[in-house]
Amino acid sequence: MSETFFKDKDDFIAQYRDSCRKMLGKRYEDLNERDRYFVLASLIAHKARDLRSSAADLKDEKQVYYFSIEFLLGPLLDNYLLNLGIRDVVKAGCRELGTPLDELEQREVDPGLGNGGLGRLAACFLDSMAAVGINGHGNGMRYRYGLFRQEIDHGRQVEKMDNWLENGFSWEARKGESSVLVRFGGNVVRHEDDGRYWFETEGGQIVKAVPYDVPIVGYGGDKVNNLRIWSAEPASEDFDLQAFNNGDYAQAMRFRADVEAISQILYPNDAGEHGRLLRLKQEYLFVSAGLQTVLRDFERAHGKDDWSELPTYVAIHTNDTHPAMCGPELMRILVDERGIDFDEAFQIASACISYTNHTIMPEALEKWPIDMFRNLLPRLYMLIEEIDHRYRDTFPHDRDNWQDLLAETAILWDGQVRMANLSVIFAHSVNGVSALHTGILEDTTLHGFYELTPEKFNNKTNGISHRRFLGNSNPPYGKLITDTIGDGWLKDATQLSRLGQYEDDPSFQEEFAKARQWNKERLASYVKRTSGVELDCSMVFDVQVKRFHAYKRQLLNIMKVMDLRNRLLDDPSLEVRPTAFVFSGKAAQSYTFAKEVIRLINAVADVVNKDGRVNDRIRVAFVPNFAVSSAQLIYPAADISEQISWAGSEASGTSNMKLMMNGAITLGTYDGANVEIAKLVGEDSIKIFGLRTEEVDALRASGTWFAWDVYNKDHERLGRIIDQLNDGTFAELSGSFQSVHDELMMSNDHDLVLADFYSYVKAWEELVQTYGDRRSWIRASIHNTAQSGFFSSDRTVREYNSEIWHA
Ligand code: NBX
Repeated sequence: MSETFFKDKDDFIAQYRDSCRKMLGKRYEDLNERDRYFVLASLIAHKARDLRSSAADLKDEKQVYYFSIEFLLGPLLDNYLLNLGIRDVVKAGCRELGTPLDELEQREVDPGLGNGGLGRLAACFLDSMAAVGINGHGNGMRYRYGLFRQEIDHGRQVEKMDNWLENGFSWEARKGESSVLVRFGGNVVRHEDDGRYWFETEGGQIVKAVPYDVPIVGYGGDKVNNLRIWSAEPASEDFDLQAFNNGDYAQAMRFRADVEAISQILYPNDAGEHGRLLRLKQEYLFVSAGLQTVLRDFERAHGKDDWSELPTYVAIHTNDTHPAMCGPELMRILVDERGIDFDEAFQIASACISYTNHTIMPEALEKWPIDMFRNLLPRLYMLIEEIDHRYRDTFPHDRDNWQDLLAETAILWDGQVRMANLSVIFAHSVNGVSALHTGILEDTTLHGFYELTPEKFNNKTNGISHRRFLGNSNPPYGKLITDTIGDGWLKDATQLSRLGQYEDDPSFQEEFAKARQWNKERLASYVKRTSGVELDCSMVFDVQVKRFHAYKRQLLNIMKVMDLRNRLLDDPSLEVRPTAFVFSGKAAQSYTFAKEVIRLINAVADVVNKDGRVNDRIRVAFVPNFAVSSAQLIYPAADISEQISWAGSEASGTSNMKLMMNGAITLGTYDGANVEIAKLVGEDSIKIFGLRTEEVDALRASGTWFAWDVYNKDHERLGRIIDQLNDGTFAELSGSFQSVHDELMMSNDHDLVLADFYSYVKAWEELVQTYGDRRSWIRASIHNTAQSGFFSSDRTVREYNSEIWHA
């Protein structure tokens, strides 16, 4: 592939220089680093786009459209270079020109188009679909501002605007000519002619959805797919012309701003967006615009006559419930605009649509008030009502428990549109994201549906792009692996299992240790620069990096640190393996508890790091502004991967996979995909602790869980930590932690932090004890990498394809 683009290093240099002149009218030497990055990225993006337009005519092949309200892409340059096979040539050329590639890459801005796991999974799937040869395209939103940028001020999270587009986004191309119109509001009018009737919506607000395309190059460069993200603009014919003509420019501009607001910001995943009109508009915008394009492409390839063929050529995957309107919107287009019969349209829609659930938290299941929904999308609401009506009519009333089942599964209930139910009813396939999670969906969250249509349900355990999270993120280890087993693992992650032979190989072990050390130093300098904390690279690096949420229990982790500190102060001779605890992650703006836990971690860090009595054995760092780019520095440096959510709460987790792939040992509960990691690596290479799902359920059901009992039983240790939350011990930085204290004691510790505390601390101690036996630790690390091939998202998308999409 590489020669197609650049014959050799000199050819690359010549083309790069040429691009500098053509794009910015300057010589390479006269550009600053940011512009040098910009030109390089644009040059590579241009090549990728060329590949796409020269791609073979795919008219006879089925296309998969992955609808997701988030795609958390992360930095792209290195990924393109690796996938196009030109990383070495470009690296050599950049070095010779003066600014090394890795310095240019530091100029790249993370496109913050996602919150966390769900959005990053979508991005991994894009990479993998292109890599394994599936025609799989993303369809999502182009937010003008990404998720907020997190700064830390006196320990507190402060949110700043993420102006990620400030200097342009080299990888996208605006496709103005492919814009489509999307209508909000208006009145539904019934037309009748010759005994036939149909509906049309008139009036309302018409918005122009403008697509921006990002080419997605598969590894090897053979397949280039497309990510299409939508931006809202005023439709010219609907611009407030009257105000404009009357000279009321403020009014005319307000109209413009109202429309643009739709794609202005990404909502945080705090479950607080339900009921927010703007969010519903976002959901409809990318669903309607995306489907209009899908159908237009289908018509171009297959004509307008045989809509029953749609499922043969089109698979529509809905990533969680945000695109749940795909079902009714597809019906609206088929019924109102293409004249298809209602029942047939439903058959066609459900044969195309599949759905993935990512959460079992009942409070996170999307619901919209009927009134709001009906006002914003009157025709869609009519269709939903009709579907719901027919669902009730044809419900199997002969079942004993039919009333309960219907109450559980109907779309409309209690004045609300239940989006998960809408998603399931329209989908021919429903999946969870780990074996445990799918089981919980079947037994609990979606149990009613499982009773009615068990054949729809299946599991697809998540995966991650091993090229990005090992190949790009961990250069020394990636090179060691390639030098040892060849580079076939980049294409086929199962080849990582060949490392099994080297687990005990002293020279491989030594090289692994060197790579780990290099990664630790790289991280330590980043941590120093961003948080001011000095990490000692001879310490164990114990890492918990992910969104902040009560169920993920960062609180449990920091309480372990508080406990260690207490014990070290009581007994300075206590043997503790020196450990650096690294935290990173954002809390949704309005999630007060999660933000308080961040403040607590920073307060503990402040006290511990400057206390000479303990800081040779414990250090704490909070790395601000967790993003894909910083994650890629953190994962490769971790010795311990903290995956400590209460069992049954984390649908899958994916940082657990990224960390194990880089050779970190998991310290975790039997939750999400940890269960599958444990099965693969075996009990010598993972540390499991805490209550199991059934035990959590039983404890909650028994009504015998009382946080005060634990407190009263153990004043000395656990009680002391709880007291320290509000006795001033950690108050110097920004005050005490009454609300965290109250969450544990007054709300009876909903997340069972106290219930798992002892088994957690014990497991941690046993685990770090074994760190002393370097050889066996490193063996376990290599073993983790060797077993991680299963968690490549290449495997995951292949499963989706063979069992759901059939592309
Ligand atoms: O999806 C996450 C789960 O919590 C993880 O366990 C799982 O590994 C990952 C991928 O399957 N869910 C998630 O990230 N949810 C969101 O980001 C989210 C975004 C918007 C929203 C609700 C949730 N309204």
